[in-house]
Amino acid sequence: MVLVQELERNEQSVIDQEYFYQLIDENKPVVFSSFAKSWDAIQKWTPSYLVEKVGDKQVDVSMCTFGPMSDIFTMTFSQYIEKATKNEFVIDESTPIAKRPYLRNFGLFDECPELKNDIKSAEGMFKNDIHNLVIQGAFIGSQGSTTVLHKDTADNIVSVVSGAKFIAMIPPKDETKIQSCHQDDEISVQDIYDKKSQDTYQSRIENHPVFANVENVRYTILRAGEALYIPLGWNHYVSNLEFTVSVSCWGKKMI
Ligand SMILES: O=C(O)CCC(=O)C(=O)O
Repeated sequence: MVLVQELERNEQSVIDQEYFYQLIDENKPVVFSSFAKSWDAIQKWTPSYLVEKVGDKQVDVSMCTFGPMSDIFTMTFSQYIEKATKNEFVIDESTPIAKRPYLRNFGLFDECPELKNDIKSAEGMFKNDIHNLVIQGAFIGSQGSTTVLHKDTADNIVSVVSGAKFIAMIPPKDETKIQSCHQDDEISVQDIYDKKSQDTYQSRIENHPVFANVENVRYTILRAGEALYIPLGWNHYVSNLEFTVSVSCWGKKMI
């Protein structure tokens, strides 16, 4: 039976570099629960502030679905934010989770470089000698927007600015035991978050067919001001429990 555990948390507001290097060496995920609490972005990045900064630029919605390029469609940033905050995208039971409109890996700082002043980027956390390419992207999604189970080709620090994410992770050693995952393999937990169900996140994971043969799963609810270190090679599934804005920062090893 799968062992489901909450991810370990580190409460310190400043993450010691040597400690982080050790996590990288151990390939160990940890939630840094105060990492982004002092970011100005936490107070400033309301939907209307982001619209004021990025405005009516055309943006590609639903990048990185791990599906066909035809999943991508274009709309203005302001239209996207309006629909996402009001939960107005037409999604029903038949909409595969990967196809729910989601602004993934969005070049927020390319669109508006001054927004970088509102965060203390995770860029400086990475090891220059190992991570010689560091890139950042924003994820802005409505309640229910989801990124299907996948692994990155880099170490990653995901920081939540507003909202909350359910994240489930599988260690590299269990990767081959994942039951074939489909684009519509949802781990439904919204009702638990909304306190409309007595079930637990743990039981939903235990009973989900994708994890039937997996030995270990870690999970967390990542809230505003918190960050998660997702080590290279860990498969992860991410679902937004509210309208959520986050910044992912990848430290990649280029040969
Ligand atoms: O926030 C998300 O939806 C996905 C984040 C992710 O998968 C990543 O940063 O690699």
